[in-house]
Amino acid sequence: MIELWTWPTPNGHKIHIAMEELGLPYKVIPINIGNGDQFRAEFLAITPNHRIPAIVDPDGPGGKPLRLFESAAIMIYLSEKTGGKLIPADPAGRYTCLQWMMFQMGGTGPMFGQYNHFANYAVEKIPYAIERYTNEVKRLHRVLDKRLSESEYLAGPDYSMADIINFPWIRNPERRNIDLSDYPNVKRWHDTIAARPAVQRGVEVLSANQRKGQMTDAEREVMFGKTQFAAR
Ligand SMILES: N[C@@H](CCC(=O)N[C@@H](CS)C(=O)NCC(=O)O)C(=O)O
Repeated sequence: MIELWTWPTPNGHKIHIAMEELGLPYKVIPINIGNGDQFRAEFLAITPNHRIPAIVDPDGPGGKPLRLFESAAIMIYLSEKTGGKLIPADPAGRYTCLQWMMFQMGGTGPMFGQYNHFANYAVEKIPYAIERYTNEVKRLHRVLDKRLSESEYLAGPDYSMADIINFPWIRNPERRNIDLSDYPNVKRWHDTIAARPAVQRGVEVLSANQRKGQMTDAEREVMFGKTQFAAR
């Protein structure tokens, strides 16, 4: 069975949802990124980047174990393992799907992450940084809204990995001070996806562990202090 090393964050939820949609059995191994589990030797052996999600498939290509990190790579692998599910088969559809997956990996993920850092986590409030990432969060919502004004789903007429990878970063818009009614096509898309039973199961994975309230000083040290940046 595939081991999924994960935590209930947007990047973790991408893979929880993909597993549920594909109907693949998986074993959850919690990596509490607030208390430093990501720096444990067994996790570093899977990903030197010490970020969730990561998988170990004991039955990888050629029947050999495969370790994989970076959520988009994991999702492409899971699609191919299940005969190409959730990535269009026609070449143009496939590249369009990969394009919107890359857009997530290079756009909404890191940019929304920086917004979160400067607006919500940083002790020192830097107006320039907050304004820059606020503008970028809004711009990326506009890009998605434009695409979804011309297409039912991101890759085309069918739901795909492109939707699954972007969805966890669009849900809970209040965390980014976003009102989805300002982006009606994104809202329509979000509401359709949120209603899918596999998505509802996916976002429940480890949800009891979600942090409630402010980050503690100990968590802050792990995420943004010496522990995070120690050479390994
Ligand atoms: N590009 C990576 C990003 C993964 C990522 O940033 N994961 C975060 C949680 S959402 C993490 O593990 N953070 C741990 C840390 O910052 O120490 C992916 O898509 O898999």
